[in-house]
Amino acid sequence: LPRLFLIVLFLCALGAAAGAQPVAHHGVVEVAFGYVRDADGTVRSLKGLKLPYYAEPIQAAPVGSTRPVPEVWTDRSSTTVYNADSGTGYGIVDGADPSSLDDLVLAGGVGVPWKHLTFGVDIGAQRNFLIRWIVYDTYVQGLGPGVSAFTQSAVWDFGVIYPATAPGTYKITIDVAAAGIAVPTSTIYMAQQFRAPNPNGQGAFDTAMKTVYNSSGPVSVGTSQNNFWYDHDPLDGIYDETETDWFGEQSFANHLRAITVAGTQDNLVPATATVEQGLLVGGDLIDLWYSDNQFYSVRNAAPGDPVAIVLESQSPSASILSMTFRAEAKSLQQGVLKVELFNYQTNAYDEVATLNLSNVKQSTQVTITNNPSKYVNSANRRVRARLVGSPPPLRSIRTWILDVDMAGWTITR
Ligand SMILES: [Ca+2]
Ligand SMILES: [Ca+2]
Ligand SMILES: [Ca+2]
Repeated sequence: LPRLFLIVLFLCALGAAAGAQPVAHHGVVEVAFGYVRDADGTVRSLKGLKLPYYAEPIQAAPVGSTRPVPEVWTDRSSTTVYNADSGTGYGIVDGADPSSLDDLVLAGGVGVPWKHLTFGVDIGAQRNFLIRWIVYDTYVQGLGPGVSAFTQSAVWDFGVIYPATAPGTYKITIDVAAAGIAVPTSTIYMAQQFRAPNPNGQGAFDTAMKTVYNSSGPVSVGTSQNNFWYDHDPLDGIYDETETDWFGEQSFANHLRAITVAGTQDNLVPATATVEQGLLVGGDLIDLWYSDNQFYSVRNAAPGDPVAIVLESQSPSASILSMTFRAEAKSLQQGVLKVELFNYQTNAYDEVATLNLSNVKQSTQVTITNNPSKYVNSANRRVRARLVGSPPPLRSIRTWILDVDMAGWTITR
């Protein structure tokens, strides 16, 4: 067997040096291309889905973030079915590694939609790149060099474009619930590729990006053999049986990866926020994910005018048992906040809650149990809410600002 050299990334807290430092960050990645083959054989496109993510530096101690990990990543009802993340002692190949594949045996979760996908990337250049994942369910021995050792028809294959990020080593968790991706068998073969951000997923391999390995400890949930497929002979996105490799007996040849599957309850953060009336004067989308007194602030366009913010996300299922919507907001000059959910059966918003605003943050939470699926688009599973804030009617307030701390959905199914 060939044997690759490994660079182990030691956990170290270095002092600040010149240049951009890796920092924890959050955002939304859009699926550039791809499909999933559902259990009934239907092939479904994933293109255009917006998936929230959370990234933290892992070579140095996490720096630059004072925010807690949001609830969407600590969903207690989700179940870990694979965990190759020792929390320290990660490694990268001493050489290019924009394309490799690992075998994973999941501890359950067959047929259950994935919730969180955690992986590692060593970013060597600050530029956009595409991350492509291809899952196969069958390994075929004896096909020899130049021929894929895995069935040609992938279970799923999709890619997201990751934004330019300060060079460093990161552990990234993406909330993939909206994609509704599941696997048909507990043994899967998962390729991870880093490419130029062509929206068809066929861009050149980006050798500045490398996969991170959980090289110092065993897989703690599920299993993986002590090898992987290193796509180098040639580097072509085809993993043939001669490309299997390892780091020797003292290291674990497994991608850094964790997978959870959805439980019966999911928290959904807004993937988009659009100011329909008024002007955005502070904060951004991510501020709406956290109850942390960092606000998404919208000012009215003219005295007396209301403001309106439209939020969208995507439910993992079109058929749900309940929908809860929660919002936390304040306004220095008081006023009223109306929460509206878009009813896809009547094609109109339904007002579901009102909140009297004050200069101290207030919260409102409403749970819909009577036909909650009417608030989910049956075709694409989108959910939409509108927050309408109005200044007090009997006072002449020229400028009125609505400050929203968080807003989001919880669904059960
Ligand atoms: Ca190859
Ligand atoms: Ca392995
Ligand atoms: Ca906030």
